[in-house]
Amino acid sequence: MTRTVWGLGTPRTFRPLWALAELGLEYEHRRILARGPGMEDEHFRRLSKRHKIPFYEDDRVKIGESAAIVIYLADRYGGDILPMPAPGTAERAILQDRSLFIMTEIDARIYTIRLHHAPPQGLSELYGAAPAAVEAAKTYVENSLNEAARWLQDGRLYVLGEHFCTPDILLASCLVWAKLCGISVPKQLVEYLQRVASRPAFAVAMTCNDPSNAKPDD
Ligand SMILES: N[C@@H](CCC(=O)N[C@@H](CS)C(=O)NCC(=O)O)C(=O)O
Repeated sequence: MTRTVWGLGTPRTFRPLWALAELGLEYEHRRILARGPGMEDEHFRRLSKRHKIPFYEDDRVKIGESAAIVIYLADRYGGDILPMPAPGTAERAILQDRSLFIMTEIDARIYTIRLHHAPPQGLSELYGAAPAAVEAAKTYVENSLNEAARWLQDGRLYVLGEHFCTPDILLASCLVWAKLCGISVPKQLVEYLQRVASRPAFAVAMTCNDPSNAKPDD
């Protein structure tokens, strides 16, 4: 069975690459950059009507949301490595609560900064400069990070407890991104990020996601 991941060089493309590295699954990596020539590839355009990376394809699915890809991979292959609580359990409800919070209250708000910040951090030349929106989004993300820090207040190692799970991939990728955007990250989350980033699969995925390691496909 062939698995293919499209996308390179963004916090969102990092997520499926990290999940695949944790699970030790083989895949073909189509190294296309956001807004790069690879996005115009005919096959990719047919697959992704949203015209966004990442995109993932296997024998069952063709899906694009980074969190959905990570959760699908864990549901299908997670086992003891990325364990998934069963639907309908309190544990699954909490996993979804944390995941959706990270994606809507942290990830999407950091993207507001990305869209409206001046270059080189941002894309204001494409989406319009909006300094007030950038500042408001920074404050918003900082408040959301305080909420994420509260999840760890009981001394747990990971978002859901003592085991690394899918929300850790989502949160840690946001923390890396937040730091790049100059957002202040609470001490508890800085320590958490150090712990999670010491996982071998984190380093593997960072290398695979880094456009400077190999020429992008186009
Ligand atoms: N919510 C989506 C966001 C995907 C997304 O916006 N990807 C950006 C790169 S980070 C992209 O493909 N941008 C190309 C464009 O908008 O033209 C996810 O988490 O996968």
